[in-house]
Amino acid sequence: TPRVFSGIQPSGGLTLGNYLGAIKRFVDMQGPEFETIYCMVDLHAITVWQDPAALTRNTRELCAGFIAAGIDPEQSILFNQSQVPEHAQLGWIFNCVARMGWMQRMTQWKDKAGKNQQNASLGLFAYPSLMAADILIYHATHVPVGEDQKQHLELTRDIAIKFNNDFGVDFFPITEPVIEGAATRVMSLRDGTKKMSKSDPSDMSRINMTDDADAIALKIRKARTDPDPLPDTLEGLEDRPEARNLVNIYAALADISPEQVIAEHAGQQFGTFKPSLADLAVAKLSPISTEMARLMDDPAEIDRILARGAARAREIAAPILRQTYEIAGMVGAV
Ligand code: AQP
Repeated sequence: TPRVFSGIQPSGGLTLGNYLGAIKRFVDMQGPEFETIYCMVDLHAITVWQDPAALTRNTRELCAGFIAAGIDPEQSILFNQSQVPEHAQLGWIFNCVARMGWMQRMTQWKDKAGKNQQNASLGLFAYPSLMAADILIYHATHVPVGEDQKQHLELTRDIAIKFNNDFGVDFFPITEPVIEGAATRVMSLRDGTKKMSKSDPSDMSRINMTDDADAIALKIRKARTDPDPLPDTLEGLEDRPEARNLVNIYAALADISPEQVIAEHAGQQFGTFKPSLADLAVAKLSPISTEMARLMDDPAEIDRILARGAARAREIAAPILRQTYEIAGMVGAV
């Protein structure tokens, strides 16, 4: 069976962007067709400063979010990255395969390091190399992610190809990014040109998975839009990023296409469409947040689930690391 891997950083609360662009799609891929491995990437999170107590809480809350959204920890492997040391070990090998120039071209590096690159952590620079290790330590072939991760996945392919070429082997697979659906890029509710993000200073820019019904309704009501009604075709949304974003969110939440949303709501003013969207969002999200809160009442159980997941993950990762070391000529690898 082909193997799916994906991860999310426990660097803050989950947003609607993480849910629609990632977790909901992880749930959809769970089933007999794939072996699914999902990871809370705490080693990635610390590439920018994380308060230790917050990191602990965010990791548990993220795990609760996965389970509440429908990931079954018996069927999928669910764990936090630091507990499977093979990720960091393969990451080091990949640091020696990848080139500085490749990393320098990454737009996420440029965005997150900002003007003062000299002051960014070395880990932030090497982030995509560790991400390649996350995926390839399982020989995963399918990686569901949001649009923003496309460039990192191309780099993962480049690393696999260079490793295979350098050592004259056909060892690491070439991974396929799975970037599908209406919500691969959920935008900020305040600015239709910016990604919805957990680190945006404005809480009104995003819907958090822990927001209550009133907060969700308020944020949707206040979401920036233009004054025109919804058009009767999707083309009519071309230069209207905020309107397009709300249509996409509606489509992803309702599991229908953006075309269908337009067909059902053509000609509506936002004064009418927004309350429908808010009702839909509350109906889909509140069962998840209620279940998250219930799971968070028993952190010891969450920790047990993560520990079991890490043990299962290591069973796959350890032999692949050993073979990698053997290919590289490390004494003691076999
Ligand atoms: N707005 C989004 N739309 C669609 N998908 C998104 N993802 C994140 N934001 C959106 C997808 O969620 C997965 C996990 O992301 P992450 O938490 O590891 O990193 P990120 O992309 O950096 O998330 P944030 O919310 O933007 O965090 P900060 O603000 O800390 O940078 C990925 O598959 C991502 O594509």
